[in-house]
Amino acid sequence: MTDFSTEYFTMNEEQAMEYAKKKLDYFKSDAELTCKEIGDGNLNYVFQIVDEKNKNSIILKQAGPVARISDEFKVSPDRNRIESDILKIQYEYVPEHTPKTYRYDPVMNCFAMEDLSEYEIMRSALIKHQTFPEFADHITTFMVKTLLLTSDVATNAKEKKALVKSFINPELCEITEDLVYTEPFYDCERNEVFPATRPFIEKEIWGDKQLQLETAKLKFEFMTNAQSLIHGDLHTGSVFIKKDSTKVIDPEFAFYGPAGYDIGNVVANLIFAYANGQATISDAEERDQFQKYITTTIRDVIDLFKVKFNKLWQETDKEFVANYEGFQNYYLNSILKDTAAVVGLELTRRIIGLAKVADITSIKQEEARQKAEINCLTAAKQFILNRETFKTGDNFVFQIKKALD
Ligand code: SR1
Ligand code: MG
Repeated sequence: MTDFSTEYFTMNEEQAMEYAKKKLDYFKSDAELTCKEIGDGNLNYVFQIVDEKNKNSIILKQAGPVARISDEFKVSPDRNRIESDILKIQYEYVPEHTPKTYRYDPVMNCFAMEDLSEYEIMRSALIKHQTFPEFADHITTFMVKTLLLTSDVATNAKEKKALVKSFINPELCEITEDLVYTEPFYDCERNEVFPATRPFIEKEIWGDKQLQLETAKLKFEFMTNAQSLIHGDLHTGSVFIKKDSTKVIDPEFAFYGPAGYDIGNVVANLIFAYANGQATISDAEERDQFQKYITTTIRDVIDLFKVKFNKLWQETDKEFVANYEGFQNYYLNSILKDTAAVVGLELTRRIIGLAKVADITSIKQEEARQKAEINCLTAAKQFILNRETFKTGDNFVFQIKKALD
């Protein structure tokens, strides 16, 4: 009999099943349980527990004491509390795009949530060149509500400060500060550079002093601008999708940071899908169709975000000075500027840094991968250096086509 109430340890499949029986008031007494560890992320353990008899299932997510990707990253299991808390807030604002959670356990650092196994991870689906026409609509609803309603514009100032405190997430933020904002922009030992792309990186990224300066400014903004309760890692691997439904998962990097961080991550990861399509779809018509889907989606993510943001702004009871003429425009433009910068940062770090994306690494042919990487880095520089000029979906798409086509 395992004791789950006194001391934390990381569970194996057997123990996760026993935990589900004892601690989760979820399965019937005659349940016949099976369990599989299905986590493929960089950090946590994800157990899928199925009652084969009554055809019922649940997910148990446990935080380990170190990251799975490398034990160099010591990350407090308290991130599990942060993840479970933000999922509850997101569920309150956008239940249609957030998984339902059931129980958070501060001893075992785990929580249970609805099993979404009829969905697919969006990155895997995009690598198979599947398309999801409703994604832009769904993700903009998710982002506008979670980002605007958690900001000082819409939250009482004292309540917001208490929330900022409870979502202080120093270790996970440090990972982002290092892996996104610092290491990719110099010849850091921890980077993993594809050899064929190295000469380009040495000259155009590590050799560009202006680019480095801009990333320093952006890093300090990321560390100090407690604008909204952001997801903090909103790439296509954090999205569960099927044709008519989208659910956002894995917000363990959540904290109060710049709203544009989430939007920029979505757009950059769609650009990786574009680069993958370009490198791997041999049939010209099929390739054009997929590329068109991606550019339309990127355009819609930006333009629908703006439309929905402006609508919600009008409907929301706001902080007094936020009503001054011109403030709404100023605020939205600053989010778009941050979005463009983060597009550039995410494109760069996934190519140069430690944490790669399969859209790029699955490109088998050396020359095609080198081309995809150089094209993404070329776009990335423009997004960072000229971030103030990206104000519409068309502005983003124009730059993508210029660098990638
Ligand atoms: C050590 S964690 C590496 C990366 O995986 C996560 O998904 C985040 O993107 C992080 O930067
Ligand atoms: Mg994740």
